[in-house]
Amino acid sequence: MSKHTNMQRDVLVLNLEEQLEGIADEKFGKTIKECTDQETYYILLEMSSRLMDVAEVYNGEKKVYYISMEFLIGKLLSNNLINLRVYDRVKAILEKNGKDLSKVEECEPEPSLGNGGLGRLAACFLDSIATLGLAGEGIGLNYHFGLFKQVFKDHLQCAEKNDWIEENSWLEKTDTTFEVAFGDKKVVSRLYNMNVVGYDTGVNKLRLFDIESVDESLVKKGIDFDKTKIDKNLTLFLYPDDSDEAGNLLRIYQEYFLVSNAAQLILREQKERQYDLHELHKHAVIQINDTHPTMIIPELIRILVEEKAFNIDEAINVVSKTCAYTNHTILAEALETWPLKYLEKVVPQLVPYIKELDKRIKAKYKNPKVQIIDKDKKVHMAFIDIHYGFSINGVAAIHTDILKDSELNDFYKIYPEKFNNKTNGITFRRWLLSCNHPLADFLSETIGDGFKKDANKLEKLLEHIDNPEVLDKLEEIKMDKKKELASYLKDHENVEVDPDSIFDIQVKRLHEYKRQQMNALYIIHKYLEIKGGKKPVRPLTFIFGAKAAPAYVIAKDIIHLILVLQEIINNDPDVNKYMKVVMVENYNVSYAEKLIPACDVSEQISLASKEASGTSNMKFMLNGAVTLGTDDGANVEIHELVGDDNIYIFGISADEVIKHYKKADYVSKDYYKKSPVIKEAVDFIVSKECLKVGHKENLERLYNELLNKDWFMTLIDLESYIAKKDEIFADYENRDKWKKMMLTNIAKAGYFSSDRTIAEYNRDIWHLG
Ligand code: 26V
Repeated sequence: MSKHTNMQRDVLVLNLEEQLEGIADEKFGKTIKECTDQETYYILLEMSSRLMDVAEVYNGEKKVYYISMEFLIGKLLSNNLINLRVYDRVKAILEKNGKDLSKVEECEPEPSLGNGGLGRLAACFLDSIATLGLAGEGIGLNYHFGLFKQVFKDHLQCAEKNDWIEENSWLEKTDTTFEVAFGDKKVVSRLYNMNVVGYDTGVNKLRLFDIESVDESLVKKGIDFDKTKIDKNLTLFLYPDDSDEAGNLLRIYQEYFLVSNAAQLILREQKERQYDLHELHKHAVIQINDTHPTMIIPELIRILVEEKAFNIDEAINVVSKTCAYTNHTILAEALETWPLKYLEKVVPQLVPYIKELDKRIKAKYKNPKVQIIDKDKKVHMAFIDIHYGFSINGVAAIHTDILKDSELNDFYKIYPEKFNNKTNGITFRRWLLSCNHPLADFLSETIGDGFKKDANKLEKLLEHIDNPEVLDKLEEIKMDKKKELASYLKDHENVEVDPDSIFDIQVKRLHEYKRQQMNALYIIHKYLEIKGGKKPVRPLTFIFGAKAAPAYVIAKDIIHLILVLQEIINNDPDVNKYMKVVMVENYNVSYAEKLIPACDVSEQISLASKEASGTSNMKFMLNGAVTLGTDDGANVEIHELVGDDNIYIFGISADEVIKHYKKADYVSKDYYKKSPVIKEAVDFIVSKECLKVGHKENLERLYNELLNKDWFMTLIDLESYIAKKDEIFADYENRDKWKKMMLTNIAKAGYFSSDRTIAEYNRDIWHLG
């Protein structure tokens, strides 16, 4: 930070209370005491902007552009106050004036700019890039309704628009507009900025593009709208339904809109700084977050050739040295392949370049599995990234190994030097300091606050593993968080849960590979055991949070089953003393911040090999939960760090899963027939009890899916899951052992700081000064 800006900040911070009163007076003609919580929120918004305006702006010789379809940033007030290092003072000033900062935080709408792990990762990365003092920005879209809002009606998920943008917000409208030309139309974009403030450091920007001509009134009922009116609908929703052709085309329009704006922004900046575009790679590195922004590669090549007088070889060469790709999934349906004819309609200007890139590969490699355009004229977007980018990374060790050894093995053989691993991380500012103040404060008292800047220092906690006072305090903090959550669930879900029960939580997007259905089958098993007279030693609370893609039928059926179980179990007087089920409505970042600190058992039960990394596993661990999981994604690394004694692992291995897929020899019915326990649980889905509460169509479809397909092998792992889950619940009664497991998990979580991940990206890929 320069001396000048430092002084300006000091003046603001020294007179914080006066400043706040001044803003209250200017804006509302009131004192803080007289302001409502909502008005106080706007005052803090203004105060934060003033502090960010005098913070250092990073301007290195080289900059990273993190391009992503999603940035799941969450509410910003609390995090920005923490990162600006004024949280405690603001809290005290508000308290003096009879205000509760946590109530003020509730006034902020949560931005709806992301969907799941990939989007949340992008947000954690922006925080760490700024915190490490690196020059970098995020580039994304400003969706008006973003990801849908989930409401439950009649035990079914319904989707509504998520209207989150307010006049007065963290979004800053700029004067920057660009023209974006599609094959059949042109639109004008407008840039909005959001400040990204690092922890005790400077400020970067998140760039969000929108269109001026957007028309919110296009959305009449739920989330339905006319998908063909591109100039009006382009930035309405994130991941609009792509089950038909118009939906697919809209996705391509959105993706090109993103990359065209990104390319114009990046090249404008190069010009302003008078850099030679032949040296683009020395001043810019573009991290492509999954395949959605892949068109940035042909788009940059096109501009360099058509507008900057490059020859095609030069253009390909410099763009290839500038672009790096992160793969976030091995699921085939998520690896985008666009029919060439769709691209011809939406972005005809890119097609000759994509064909040229493909021609060069066809001339060099005969293997059909590495071709960009396949025999059915489909364009494999990931393959453009791999051939014409300089780095390909997976997001956890096992995931990168699977990419190298199986999924992308043909590419690994060609480009071994391009492949690298970057195990995901999470920002501890949001996932510890902000969501769990009592734990963060207690850690500071016990091991000093060095861990706030160097997460590895959390290991110091291990020195206290035999200290009963420390162990008891951890238990007490957990209990307080469980009480807070219980009260929130009473108010918001109308379910009463016992803070003395074990809180077992699974929160993540609903997908069959994540196997929420396996958790539901355990719940059925327990319910039947209790009905049969076998009571658990301690009550159990099973909590779920998940949205299903509106077009993903089986995922919605799984939500239906969980809601039906919730209704049956919570209302059964024989059982509800011993167990409760809660599926929270509209799970989002703000909900995660309440659930994670209150968790005892963290459910990470994907079919091994399918969860690229997972990041909630890291958040839960950091907050003192114990993982019940498969050896998949980052669970493998958690397992290595905490050792066998501090994690509960079950299920078949990734290697075994891959073998089953290769041989196509998994028959779920065999497992159903062999095991009375499995049969009983699966049959319950279509039992009289369930059919009385739920819908026959949904329940039967799910039952048939499990019996006849079960693509993600729920039944293979169900018995070992039941056994492990019973074991972890029994071990919870050994309080000494449990508290030590909590402590060990917290102490070992430092590795999963996104500061470590970003330092590795910078060391191996970005090379920023
Ligand atoms: C794909 C698609 C395709 C169909 C339409 C909607 C849609 C939305 C997103 C995606 C990409 C999915 C990739 C993804 O989110 N992967 C997750 O990335 C996390 C961060 O690396 C990782 O922790 C999770 O394990 C991984 O599932």
